[in-house]
Amino acid sequence: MIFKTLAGKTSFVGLRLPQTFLFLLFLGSLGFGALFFLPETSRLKRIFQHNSDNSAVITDSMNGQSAQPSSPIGLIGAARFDIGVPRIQSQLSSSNGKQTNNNKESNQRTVSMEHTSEGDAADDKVHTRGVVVSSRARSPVRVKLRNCMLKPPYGANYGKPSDPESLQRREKVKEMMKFAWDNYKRYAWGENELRPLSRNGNDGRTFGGLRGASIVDSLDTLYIMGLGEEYQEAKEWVENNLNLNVGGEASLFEVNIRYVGGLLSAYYLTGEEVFKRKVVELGKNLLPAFNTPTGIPHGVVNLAGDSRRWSGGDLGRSSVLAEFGTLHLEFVHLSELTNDPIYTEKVMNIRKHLNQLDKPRGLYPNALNPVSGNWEQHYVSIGALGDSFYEYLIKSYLMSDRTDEVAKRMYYAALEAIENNLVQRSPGGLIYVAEWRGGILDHRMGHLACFSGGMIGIGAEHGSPETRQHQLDLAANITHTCHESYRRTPTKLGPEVFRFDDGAEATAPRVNERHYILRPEVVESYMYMWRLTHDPKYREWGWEALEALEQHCRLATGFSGIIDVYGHIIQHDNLQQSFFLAETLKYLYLLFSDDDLLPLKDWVFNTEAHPLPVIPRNCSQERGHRPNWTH
Ligand code: DMJ
Repeated sequence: MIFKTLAGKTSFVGLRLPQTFLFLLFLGSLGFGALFFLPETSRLKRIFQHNSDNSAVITDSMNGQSAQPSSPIGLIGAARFDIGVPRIQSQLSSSNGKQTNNNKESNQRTVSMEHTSEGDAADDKVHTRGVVVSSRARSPVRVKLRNCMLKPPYGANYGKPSDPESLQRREKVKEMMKFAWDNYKRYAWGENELRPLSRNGNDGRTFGGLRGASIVDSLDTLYIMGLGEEYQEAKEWVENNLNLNVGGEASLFEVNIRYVGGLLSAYYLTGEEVFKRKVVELGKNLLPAFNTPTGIPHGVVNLAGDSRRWSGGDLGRSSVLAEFGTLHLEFVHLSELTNDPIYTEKVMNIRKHLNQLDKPRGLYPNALNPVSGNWEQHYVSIGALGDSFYEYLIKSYLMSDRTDEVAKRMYYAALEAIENNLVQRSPGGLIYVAEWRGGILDHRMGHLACFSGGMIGIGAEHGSPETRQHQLDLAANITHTCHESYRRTPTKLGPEVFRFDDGAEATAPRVNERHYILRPEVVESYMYMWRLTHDPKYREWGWEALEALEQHCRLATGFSGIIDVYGHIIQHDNLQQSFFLAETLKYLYLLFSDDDLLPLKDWVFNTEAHPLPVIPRNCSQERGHRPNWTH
């Protein structure tokens, strides 16, 4: 577990899987490899090529062309290429004060979205009404007339919902994001997270000396919300201050989902080269974690280029399923960006190993020995320690443009085993996913496990037609149960763990399981279920959660988790988690947006809600190095 000191107390604020996570080895070798900057390749140009059939909305500011006035296009800082999304400009920095966008919503936004660009092909910097939005006009990644990988993250209206109530609610989410960001900036700029009560920063050791977790985690949220000025601040911090030359020991999982995921996503959304440079350098530093006899990585990696075995905690030398099983999406994209298959090879090796292992009743235990390659115990959970492994199976299939048949098979087999062994109905009729301890059920469900409503939902339509409706119902039932865990508390926020034993029904009888740390999983499932069904109850449930967040978690100096969701006097845990900005607020924003904002057919969210593009099958074939999925 990760322990964090909270307002004078020591308390669990475990991330989803690091419930068992202790670092015992610190600050190893400080040596650091040379910075790794890949040369541009023609392959990379293809990544950002634009589909010719939408040529009316293409801007190539480097060539001095601009878009048709009626076509809202462009990207913050993406003058080098364009994939048909809004260019966001700071009103405050506007040199002539004019807004050319007649979109009503945009007029209320902190930033406006415009289609014009004043880029100069001769300049190294591209200016857009006074805002430097691009660093290299001569970048080889140029607007092309066909698209290989990227699809627009926005439709014509930037996901603006058609009904006024949802629009108003979406604006409220954006205001919350700005508030969270402004307070982080004011009191904890450059630190990993804001501690709103003590008005300072939280660094922790999870990231091995890397800083600015909230900044990297927020880049894409700021971007899609149109918070252009804040995005610029974040980008500039990454450019000037994100130091990857740190010698600490970091959680491979946490660095991967937050930093690698955040930077990849920012790169794909904006095209800013700085994000690619950083993520390529960081990805390389993670590779030593795989230096084990089996290739199953250690939980801890020394960012100076060395790897250490994690030998602490209850699991001894184990590697955790949700840690080594939550690398696939990011590592496949690292191979895409670098044209180096090593990243894909590393995660395919994990996949292969897991696929061939014997599994008790088809279930995947949470801990595996990276030396022997065998399971350490037979504890199974779709919450802490297991969760995102399952998520990454179905998402790997989707991200591969539905070509990764092995991931698909493994996902549906795992789901069947989960249904047969873990899914339960409470006496009161609530469907939940219990945990399994060597054959004995523990009738509890973690907040973390509530992501599974959304996961099962997105998987439903890709399984066999006979199971489709059943899986969709299961997804809806689990999401309903998670909503009940919120509804049955006076704060209307859900506990960290809720139980279905000794008379409990989606409630938390144990005092140490009653905290809520701004986690996203419940609103994450609302967002997916909304997209899949358009049942208005999901938007209502999301709004209930938002109101509860406002009422109980909003302080004058930022947002904070709370110690007891059943308490009548609210005690705060003094931490604005970076995943609140990356996930909770992003999922709420998407919930109140139209479906054309980051369409699920084109984008897959990593487990930290960072959108990664689906890699179209023809795109990879063209490059001729599509991974061989057939293990
Ligand atoms: C996030 O970092 C990710 O969602 C992770 O998969 C689990 N824990 C937190 C959110 O609760």
